[in-house]
Amino acid sequence: MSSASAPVPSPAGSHPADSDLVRAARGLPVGRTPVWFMRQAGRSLPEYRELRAGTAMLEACQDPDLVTEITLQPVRRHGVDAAILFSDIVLPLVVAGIDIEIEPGVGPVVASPVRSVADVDALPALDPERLAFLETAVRQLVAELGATPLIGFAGAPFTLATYLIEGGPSKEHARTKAFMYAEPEAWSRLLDRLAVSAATFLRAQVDAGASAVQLFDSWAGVLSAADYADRVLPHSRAVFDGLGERGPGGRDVPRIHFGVGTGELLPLIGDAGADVVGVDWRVPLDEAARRVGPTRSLQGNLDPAVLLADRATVDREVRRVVEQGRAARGHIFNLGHGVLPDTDPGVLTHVAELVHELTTR
Ligand code: 1CP
Repeated sequence: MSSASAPVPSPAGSHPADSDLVRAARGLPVGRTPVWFMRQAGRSLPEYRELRAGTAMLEACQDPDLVTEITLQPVRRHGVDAAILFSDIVLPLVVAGIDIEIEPGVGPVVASPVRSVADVDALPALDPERLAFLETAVRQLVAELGATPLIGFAGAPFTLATYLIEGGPSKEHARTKAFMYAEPEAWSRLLDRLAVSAATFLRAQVDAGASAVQLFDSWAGVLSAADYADRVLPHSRAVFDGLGERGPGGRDVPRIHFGVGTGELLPLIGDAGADVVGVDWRVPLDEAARRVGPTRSLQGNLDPAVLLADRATVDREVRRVVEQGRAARGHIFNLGHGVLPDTDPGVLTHVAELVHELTTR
């Protein structure tokens, strides 16, 4: 395995459970503000493009050695405080046998979109026995990462439903919402099933050693607070509940919950069972802290587009996010959404260094 090529830089603390990322997520004092970047793997790195050449995305996600190496690349390069597993939110559906391709430059495309009650009832369930590749990848990663925590993740039921119903990426998610209103019972069954498979996927990662989990409800911001509360939140909560009891002997890892455009939903997103609420760039972190309350930490929220601007702007915006983040119970520095593909990787390294420099206690 090529992961022997360079050591992973080691952060403060000797065990991932005592890392700054986990401590900030729990609202405990930290040595310095932890930082990682959503979509830090597999976007802007030339070493990623080289390694992925000739392998389809969903094939790469099921190859433990490739997953290990791609996950480690940004940790080595940027000195970030966490790794995020190289995978995709549609992978549990693919492993369950649903015909989905990830088309380069487009995203997930579903061969037979879910359009009827019968389509919902015909969806296959995810057999945990088929996740051996994932457990191998996570175990290898935990061994390589030492004190650096690995974040496992899954797609939230609503965001996965948008892909299944629309058949691929979409802006308005109009068919999804129409199905939600027209077929409330089938909608609830669909989201129940997606919650079960997301929980299975997260359990496999935590049981193999992941130190935190993030539930991506990327597109939940298209919903009103009332619809989110009634028709979506209970299913997201079921994913977190599916991790089982907290406390010693349980899967006691911090839970991060993120969506884009969720300013109006921030208090509810926390209510689904998160320790950390991810915030996009639209709401300043001090205001987000007010909306979320003192019992949860925040993650975010530098506008990823800022990284394409000049260095003085980048530095000014990083300082602003760090300052506003001080209002939160705990702060994990991140972008407000994923790294844009055109981002200069050198800027990401600089941001990680600057956050550390500004916040070292
Ligand atoms: O750091 C990382 O890149 C980790 C791996 C990762 C993660 C966390 C990938 C690899 N995908 C994801 C999550 C993901 N996938 C989300 C939630 C995060 C977010 O909002 O950005 C979503 C919505 C998807 C779905 C998806 N998969 C899209 C978006 C399409 C849309 O609706 O706009 C795309 C483009 C993909 C493909 C994909 N996933 C990951 C990579 C590296 C790629 C590109 C595939 C390629 O290189 O061919």
